[in-house]
Amino acid sequence: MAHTGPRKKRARQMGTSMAPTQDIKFRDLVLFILEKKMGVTRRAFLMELARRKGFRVENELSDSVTHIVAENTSGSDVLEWLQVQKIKSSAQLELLDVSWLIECMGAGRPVEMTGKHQLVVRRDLSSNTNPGPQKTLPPAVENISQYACQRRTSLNNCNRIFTDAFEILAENFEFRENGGSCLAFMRAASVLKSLPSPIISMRDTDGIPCLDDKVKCVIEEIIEDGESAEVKAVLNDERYNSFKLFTSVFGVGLKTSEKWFRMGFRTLSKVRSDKTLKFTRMQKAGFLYYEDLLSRVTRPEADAVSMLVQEAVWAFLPDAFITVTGGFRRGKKIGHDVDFLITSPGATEEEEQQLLHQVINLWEKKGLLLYYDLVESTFEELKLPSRKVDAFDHFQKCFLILKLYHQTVASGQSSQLQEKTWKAIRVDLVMCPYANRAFALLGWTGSRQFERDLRRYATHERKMILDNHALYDKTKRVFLKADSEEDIFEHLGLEYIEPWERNA
Ligand code: DCT
Ligand code: MG
Repeated sequence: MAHTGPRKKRARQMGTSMAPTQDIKFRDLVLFILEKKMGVTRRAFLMELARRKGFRVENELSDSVTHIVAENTSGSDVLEWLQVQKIKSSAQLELLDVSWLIECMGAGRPVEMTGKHQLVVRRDLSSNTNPGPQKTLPPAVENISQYACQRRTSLNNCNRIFTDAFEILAENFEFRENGGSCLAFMRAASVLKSLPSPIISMRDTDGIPCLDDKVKCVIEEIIEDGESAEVKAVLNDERYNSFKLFTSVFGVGLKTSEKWFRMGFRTLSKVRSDKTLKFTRMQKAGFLYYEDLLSRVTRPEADAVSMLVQEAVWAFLPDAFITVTGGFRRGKKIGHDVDFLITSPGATEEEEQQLLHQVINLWEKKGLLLYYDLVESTFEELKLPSRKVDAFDHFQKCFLILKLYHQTVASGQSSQLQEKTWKAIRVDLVMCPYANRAFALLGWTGSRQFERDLRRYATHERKMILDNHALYDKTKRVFLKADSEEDIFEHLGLEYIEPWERNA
């Protein structure tokens, strides 16, 4: 792109996307940091850091940019990307590795750009025609996407030693309401779960996205010492352990845990026996069936619950489709609950709305209902999908605790000797209109990280909005129909990922 005037002047016309001018110390440089391969979190972190050090960093790519900084990306990839953005690579545009920016941050000023920083030598850049792939640069070792929906993640996690550590750290950040760090460690855990082989040395982490410096420090520690001091500290932390304990009760979330912790509670027995505390109906059930719910649901138990659900649902809507979703659909052998999606091609709106009520009444009569909370649908057909990555859906649903008699479970443990002949099981039932079934199935199959990245991918890469109800194309301004999960992947331009490969 030919530069017709002084950069500074044109840059000011750019307006909104630049940092406040009074903070800019180095006015000859206009940086843009590429998100590709680097990830949102690390990019945001580096942008903020660079701005604090007096660099001008643009949020969006524009002609005023003089330096593009990329991570784990080859020069040819950046050039290709620039072409898609319709920005021609000019001779004045520097394509640099993130190591240059990091050195600048250390020095507190722009450092000299040498060959090791430059992704492309100028000779190649100065031609205005398609420069073609950079043969001189080594290709990226691996091509792992930053989006979980472009990775296949089975249950064979060969990096558990790292992912367990990350999940503990992520949970601790969640308890401390540090969303950014929580997400960074969850994304890191997710990406390592997709690797076909274990990480043995730091070299193995080259080219893997979503691993920021903090994450890499933990990996390095575990490689060198077999454990992470930070994780050890968290496991001994009073707040972490109290929150872990309190949130293990059905119906207790972060808010309640915070309250109990501040009141000085550290054990469940103290909480339970306190006369001043008021518990919700959900929490009362949570305490009543605590041990059963904590022991989690096995696959034979999930199968036995499936039989109960089928029997009850088909008594009222014989044409209904009933699908086990959640972790069990992804092949997990154990889960905290059993999730079901129910839909009927022939039911009227009224029959559809009535079904869960009928099922509840039936179970109540049979004495199988230990707890339930039925939430009516707030679904509106023409409403745009939600932009929130973690939004709840609007389908009618019922959160239950069912009484499952041991004799109905196929594994047939000899329970005759035990006094209690049943186990309390958490069950979620979701009822969705037939037209939305593919979206509901995709959404309720999870994993949560997989879902988050599907939505993030739809938004950032396709200008579409996806949620549990629908897919909306913002460019064409239409809802895209789907009869199967495969259709949705196709609309998004993604390779199909099987449910058992979605354990991100
Ligand atoms: N989900 C959703 N909206 C909700 C709750 C869940 O879209 N309000 C999705 C995300 C994952 C899936 O439904 C199932 O949720 P969980 O049962 O919480 O997770 P899981 O993967 O089945 O794990 P677990 O084995 O612990 O039940
Ligand atoms: Mg589940």
